Parts: sequence; C-alpha cells; structure tokens
Amino acid sequence: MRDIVLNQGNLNPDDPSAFVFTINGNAYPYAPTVQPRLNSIEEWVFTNITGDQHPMHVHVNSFQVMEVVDPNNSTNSHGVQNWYQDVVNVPAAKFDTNGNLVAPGIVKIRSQYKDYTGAFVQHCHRLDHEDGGMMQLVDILTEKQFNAAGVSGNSNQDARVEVRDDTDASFLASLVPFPGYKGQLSVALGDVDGDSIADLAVSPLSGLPHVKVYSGASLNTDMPFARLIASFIAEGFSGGVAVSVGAIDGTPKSNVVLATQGGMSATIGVVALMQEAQSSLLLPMSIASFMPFEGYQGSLSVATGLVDDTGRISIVVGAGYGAPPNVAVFNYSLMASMGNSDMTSMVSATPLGMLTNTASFYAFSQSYLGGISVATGWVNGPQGGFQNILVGALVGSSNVVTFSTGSALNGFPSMSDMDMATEYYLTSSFYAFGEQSTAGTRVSASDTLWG
Ligand SMILES: [Cu+2]
Repeated sequence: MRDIVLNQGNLNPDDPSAFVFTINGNAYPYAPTVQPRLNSIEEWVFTNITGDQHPMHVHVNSFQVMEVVDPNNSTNSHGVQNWYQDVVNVPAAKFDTNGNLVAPGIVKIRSQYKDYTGAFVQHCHRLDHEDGGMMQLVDILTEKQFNAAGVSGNSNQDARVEVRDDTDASFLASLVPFPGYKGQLSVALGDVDGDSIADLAVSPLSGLPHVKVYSGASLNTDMPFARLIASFIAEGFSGGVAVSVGAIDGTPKSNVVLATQGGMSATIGVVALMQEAQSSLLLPMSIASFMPFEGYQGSLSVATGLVDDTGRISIVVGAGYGAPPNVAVFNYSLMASMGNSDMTSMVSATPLGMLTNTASFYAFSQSYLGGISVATGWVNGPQGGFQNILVGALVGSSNVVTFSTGSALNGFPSMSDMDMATEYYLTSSFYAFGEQSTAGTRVSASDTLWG
C-alpha cells in the first residue's frame, strides 16, 4: 500500500510567491518515485488535503476504484466499482469556517501492473496543477530482480558469472561464457528480447570483443540464464569490450551498448539485437557509434539510465586508467522527420536521431588518473528525481560518489530550465570498504520498491 498525499499552496520556502502543487511534499520531478513490480498488485490511497478536486490519471495500467470518501457530499462517496478506469477524481477536503482541515478527500485504488517495465508518470489531469508540480514518476520494475557478478578466473578456473535472485539472494546460475578466458568480465542486465524479463549480457574486458547474451526467462525446463540468445563479435572493435543494456532506440527491446577497452580510439557502440528467420540466435545490427572523449585511446566504463529530464535513457561514460576521472552523458533525441510513415521501421531498430552531450564533469580530483567505474541507479528513494550516476575509483581507494540531476535534497525544482545545461549535484561520497582500503571499487545498483 502506498500513501499519496495531495497538497497545494505557497509551499516552496525558497520561492514563497510560487503557488505549487505537490505529491507527498514535493513537486515533479522531486516527488517520490514509486516502483511497483511487474504483475504485482498494489493499493494506493490518495489523500487530498486541499480545497480543490484533483482528477488523478495514472498512465499505462488501468486501476479499480475500491473506495471514494467525499467529506463535503456523502452522496459522492461509494465503495468498490466493478470496472477499470484510468482517471479518478479525488474529492476536495472539508474545512471549517476558520479554514482548518476537518476531513480530507480520500480515494483508494488497486492496480495490477501487467503492462510495460520502465518509467512513466501519474499526475493530476487539471493541467495547471500538473504543470505546477502535481505529477510523479512510476517506474515498473521487472517481476524478478537479478544480481549478476563477473568473477575473474585463476590458473585453475575460467572466469565465470554468478547470478542470484536479488530479492532473497538465492543462487540461480553460474556460467562460464568464454571457456579458457581467465580475465575480468563485464556484465549487464536488461531486457534485450522484449519479454519484460531481464537478460544477461557478458563480455571479456580483454582479448576479443565477444558479447554473449543469456535469457533470464525460465522456459519449459530451462533454468534462467541457461539459454544463449545472442553471441557476436562487436563490429569495428578490437581487444576486450565492456557492455551495458538500455533502451536507447525507443523500441520495447533494450539495446546492448559497447565500450572499447584501449588499443584504439575510445568508442561507444549501440547495437540492436534482431530476430532473423535464418537464425535461432538474435543477430546484432550496429545502429550508432561515437567517440566520447576526443583523442583518448584508453578504456571506458559505460552505463545507461534515466538520469535527467530529457525523457530518454542516456548513455553514461567514464574514462579509464591514465585519464582524469571524466564522466560524460549522451543521449539520442529520436526525433525523426514526419515524412517517415514506414511504421515497420518503428518496431525494428529505429534510426537514432542527433547525439547530444548533455553533461561532462569530473567525479574526483582531476589529478586522479586511476580510472573510474560508472553505473546508474534509483538511489534517491523518497527524495524523488531521476536515476543517479554512481562512480567508483578503480584504484587507490574504495571511494564511491553519486550524482543526481536534482531531488528533494535540493528543495523544490526550479520552474523551467529547458535551455540550460544539465547540472549534476553530488549526493553522497563514501568509502565502500573503509577509508583504509586501497582496493578499487566497481559500482552497480539494485532496485527496491521505494526508489
Ligand atoms: Cu489537481
């Protein structure tokens, strides 16, 4: 059950003249992000403590109204309705003649999240209320949450991937994707085949740019991650390669994003995995590539995430050993000319629009040249905002820092900064293994139901 409190007024202490509309104390996108799991059922209780009615609209999944309490007109109050809808009016609160709250308007709804994984919004459908902040991110998590770790090999053992269920830590699979390879592996989880179940992409960080993808689905007698669904050599790459998985091209299937590991101009590649009739495996189609740091030939760390208000999954790149700890964020607009009426191209790989470098900053002191590891995650929790960028120092210390484009920690969001460069705020800095540790740290993030 979730409590969703609707309020309005001159609530922003930094801008007392601004009339804002809030959900649980803050305005979009700093209202808390809610993260239900796919196929779960949740009950949400809307509590309206304002004198206005708020018709709340939840995108994507319909809901059933369980109860409506209108404190001003009991004939509007009712119990369970036997149908689904996607907007419900939350009645105004009742106030006494002195303006004191007597009773809130209350609506209870239940929804099963049967469609779609990823982020969308719910909001008040009075557009001035929505524009004033009464909107909230809803991020549907996959039904099962996996945790994959690459384990380097030694003289007796090949490098392997250990996969666990992230909700109860139970063991699921141990894979040796590249027999004979004993170096470090790059692993990433994401839904590359469009079944709303996270799949595992894995690649060697040295040697060959070989990428393998295993299905996270347990079909028939298959255990999760027993079934290979793609295996390819990254076109145009040499040496090892790092992988990430994210929906870059706007189709329901996530893309595999590749990053070079030195020995050539540092390059990011974006690959769509396509079903072709003649192959039982998904086949790679390169849909974009770019050089994030001009002239740099070292290794890259890569992640993908909804880190800002562009509405697009961005590609986050970190510079490796020998370079200052530069983090750069890129996204593709997906804007295409209206003349393209070929709808079939929408469901295959969409041509990517213009690439934009939305941010570039140093995660640590510029004199640190040990290389960084980057990841993204919903770590703000009730503070709202978008995913953070997490950065670990690869050598010398276990320092981890996190950056956000804004959250309730920053107070209230400014009204409009559409034309301004995206600013990142340091949200935390800590030593993952103590201040004395000289071991470097690779970072990753895991989702919970509360951000
Ligand atoms: Cu409203």
